[in-house]
Amino acid sequence: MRIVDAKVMVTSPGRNFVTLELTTDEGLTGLGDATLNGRELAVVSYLEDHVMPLLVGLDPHRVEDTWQSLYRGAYWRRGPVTMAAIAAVDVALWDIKAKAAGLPLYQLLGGASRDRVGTYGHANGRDIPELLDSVRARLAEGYPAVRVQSGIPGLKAVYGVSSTDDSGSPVMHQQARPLVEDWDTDAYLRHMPNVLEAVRAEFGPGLPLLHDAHHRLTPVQAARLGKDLEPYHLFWLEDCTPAENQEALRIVRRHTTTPLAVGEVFNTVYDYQALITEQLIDYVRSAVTHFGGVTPLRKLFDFAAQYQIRSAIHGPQDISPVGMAAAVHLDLAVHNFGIQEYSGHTPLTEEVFRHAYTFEDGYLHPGEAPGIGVELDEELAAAHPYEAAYLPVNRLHDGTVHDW
Ligand code: CS2
Ligand code: MG
Repeated sequence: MRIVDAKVMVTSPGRNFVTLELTTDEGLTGLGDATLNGRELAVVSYLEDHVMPLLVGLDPHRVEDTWQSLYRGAYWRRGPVTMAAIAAVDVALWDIKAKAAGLPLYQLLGGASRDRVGTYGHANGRDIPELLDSVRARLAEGYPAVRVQSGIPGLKAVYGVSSTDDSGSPVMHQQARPLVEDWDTDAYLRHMPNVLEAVRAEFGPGLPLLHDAHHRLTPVQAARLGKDLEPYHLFWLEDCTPAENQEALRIVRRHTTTPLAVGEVFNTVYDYQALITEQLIDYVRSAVTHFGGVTPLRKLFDFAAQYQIRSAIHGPQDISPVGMAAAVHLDLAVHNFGIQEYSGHTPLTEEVFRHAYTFEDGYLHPGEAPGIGVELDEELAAAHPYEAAYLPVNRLHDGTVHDW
């Protein structure tokens, strides 16, 4: 079998998605997600100008060799753009391989290790009463775990608290420049224990609760928050500090038993190395789409499993249904599965990307369709072209740029 065509499609059914399609001489096609939120066109160029011309004529069954060739052959390794492009190729090849075998992808990854894939949903509120209503809504949908994000008194907008929808996913600003949001760490650190106290008082000690600090704290501030939240027994505190500084997690770990989740912005195993070998974290968060595909992410999970660290694939709305489908196949197969983030997608997105995975009562299943189980409606996709959109930028009250 040989790859005879490669094309990349950008569609914006409410937000931008980048999809790679590979076609073989036997008529099989494979899809891969190359969406990098706010930098989509950089990945399109990396694919169109530097990767796709190399794919035509290759044997699509050589998934590992193609991955290694794209990673090592570029000389300039790692980084979000490169690894999103490689991820799209990798998933498209796995899609083709599984279709050729007539099997759903998870069967090629060792088969099912569980009956279904547990998820967590996003609950958010501009104030505590609104947040409690949002938690109720997620519980009514059957979510077995809930991430809680709250507005902070005195701040106009905060990550994860959208004024337009209840998904909790970041509101993309369809405009030529990012929206500027304001931030006050002290106000946040004072307020979050009150938030968790109120949620625990309303929903009891048993509901798995997660919180995303979204890279905003210094190590000692993260250590303080982890300690302050210990009475509420979080399922995890996510991205408590920018994790490029691996030393930071050593400091946080020394001060708190609150479980830590890190890695949605990581794109190779080297970003995690010390965090895993020194057991500084409890969950690895990388998405198939941002980590170079199924091939490396499976290896990461096996590495993490040696240190009793579990998977928690990143699954916001800016991961397309193609990336989500690949994630759910991995989730079903790996032994050290932890949890899958899932907020669903807009109805129009679900029309553009018809998928075999199902979401019922808080649990996902990849389905039994051969491959990853996604079909792209190209005509509908073309009817919703790319629109420039950027994530917000954060500034402190004195105007200093801060992590968003
Ligand atoms: C967030 C993401 O879901 C999460 O954990 O950190 O929503 C993140 O803000 C977006 O994916 C950025 O594009
Ligand atoms: Mg996050």
